[in-house]
This record gives sequence, C-alpha cells and structure tokens, in this order.
Amino acid sequence: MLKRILLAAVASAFLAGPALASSCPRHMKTVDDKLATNPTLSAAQMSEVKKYRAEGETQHKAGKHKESLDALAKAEGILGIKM
Ligand SMILES: [Cu+2]
Repeated sequence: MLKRILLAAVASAFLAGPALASSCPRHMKTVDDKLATNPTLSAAQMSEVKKYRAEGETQHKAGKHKESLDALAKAEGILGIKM
C-alpha cells in the first residue's frame, strides 16, 4: 500500500517535470531564432540578451527550470518577443 503511494508520487513528479523541462529548450530556440534575424538592438541590449540566454541554458541543465524560464523570459522581453 505504502509502496503504491510512493510510486504514484514518483510518477506524478515525473509527469510534472518534463512538461516544464521541455519548455526551456523551446524558449531558448525562440531566442536563438530571433537572434538569427539580426534584430536591431544596442550593444548593451545584445549583451543582456546573450547573458540571459546563457543563464537560461545553465539553469536548465542544473534542473532549475523555473529560474531558467525567468532568465529566458527576460531575454525574450528585450527582444520584444510576446509570450
Ligand atoms: Cu528547463
């Protein structure tokens, strides 16, 4: 009985995880695609975008998906991408 509850808890954690985890790479791609179009940005904005983009990837790899999405959202905001 206890084992079944534990299994259910583990299963739901796995179900919740990937949905969130998979959205980081999607946002990274959105940022990359926008950068590929040579957007009109000041040098300062460009370095900010690159900083947040790199931060997003680092946090994602560290399993911190919330922090990753926050950083990527900032990059998208500077790029004028509507979420
Ligand atoms: Cu992630």
